[in-house]
Amino acid sequence: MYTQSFNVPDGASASAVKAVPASQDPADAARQAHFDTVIDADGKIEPRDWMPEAYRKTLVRQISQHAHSEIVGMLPEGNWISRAPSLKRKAILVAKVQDEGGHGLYLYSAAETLGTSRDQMFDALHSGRAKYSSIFNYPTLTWADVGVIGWLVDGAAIMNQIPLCRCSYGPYARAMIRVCKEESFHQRQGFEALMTMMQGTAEQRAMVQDAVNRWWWKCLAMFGPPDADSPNSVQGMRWGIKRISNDDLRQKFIDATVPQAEVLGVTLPDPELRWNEARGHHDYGQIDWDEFWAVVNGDGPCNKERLATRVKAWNDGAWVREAALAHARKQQERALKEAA
Ligand code: FAQ
Repeated sequence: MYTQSFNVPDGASASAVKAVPASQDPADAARQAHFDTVIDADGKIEPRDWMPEAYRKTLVRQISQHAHSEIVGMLPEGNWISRAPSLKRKAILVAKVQDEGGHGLYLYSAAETLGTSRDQMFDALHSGRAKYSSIFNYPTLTWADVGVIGWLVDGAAIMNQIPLCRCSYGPYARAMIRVCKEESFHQRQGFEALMTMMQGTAEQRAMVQDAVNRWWWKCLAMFGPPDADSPNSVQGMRWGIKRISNDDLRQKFIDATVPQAEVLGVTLPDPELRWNEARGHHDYGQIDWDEFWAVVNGDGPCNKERLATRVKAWNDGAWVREAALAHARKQQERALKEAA
């Protein structure tokens, strides 16, 4: 349903913004020139390579936000593990939620290669300074929400993440390859769960439609603000971190999802949604950006609950971290004694 191919074409303007501004520090000129050459040739920057501080900072910002999104993203669906309607659905959901935790771990590891510690990243999350995806601040009210998260939220995540497999920073790009493969399973299981419900009772069909109505617009906002209001896009694209703009990805997602909704038999809640022959794309209505920014700035329906749950999990896990450290110390002492 979603391509696993990584050769998604860049937007027409992408190559035009490849040039990287020269460093202000003359001592860095040669290293900057080498960095620019690698970026312009679509090569990879690795942790040992010199990189401009702004490039490092941008990557830590994006990768850590992404990691936080994965682990906070475990919570809305985790809420349904104990109430899954069958053993099969429960096993699938447990696997999916564990995958999201794994994605968080690959991403924290990738960010650590840039010199920021995991403790620093967790501190930013727990103190409310760090961002994570707006989408995880909404409640999962019924079982259909779990299917819709797989179909639409994971679907949107794949659309955004496939181009990241070609990101210029090696560890991030490599992490994304495995993440995308797993997200593809997540998307398919969501669609299949919804399809089963749509073939069930009128009540089940209504439950699916209600969940689609509640999640559709929030999923469109996931791609970030319109290009004109996206302060990080131009530089991110120059550096080969971002390959396709927020608006272009949003459009690709809508175009891919409309036929899937038809197969499923649900209506997407947008009276302005229609095929535009001249553009070769679907037109769509206005996204509520005031709501988006309120949620991003901490004022969504579940922001406080999500953060409190993460902080509690961190505090409750203190004894595990202490035990692991004590065990590592003992092993080290034993190894030193044996070597003496
Ligand atoms: N929510 O200038 P831009 C998933 C912020 S993973 C909150 O356009 P950029 C898997 C943005 O950070 C979902 N904040 O920024 C899963 C920036 O703030 P800053 C997460 C948002 O970086 C499925 C400001 O607005 N995916 O779903 C959002 O160029 C199911 C201005 O924006 C990733 O993180 C938002 N939706 O583009 C898990 C992918 N959008 O930092 C469990 C990697 C924007 O300047 C269950 N990230 N902001 O203070 C990216 O591709 C990019 O960072 C974007 C934003 C596209 C998210």
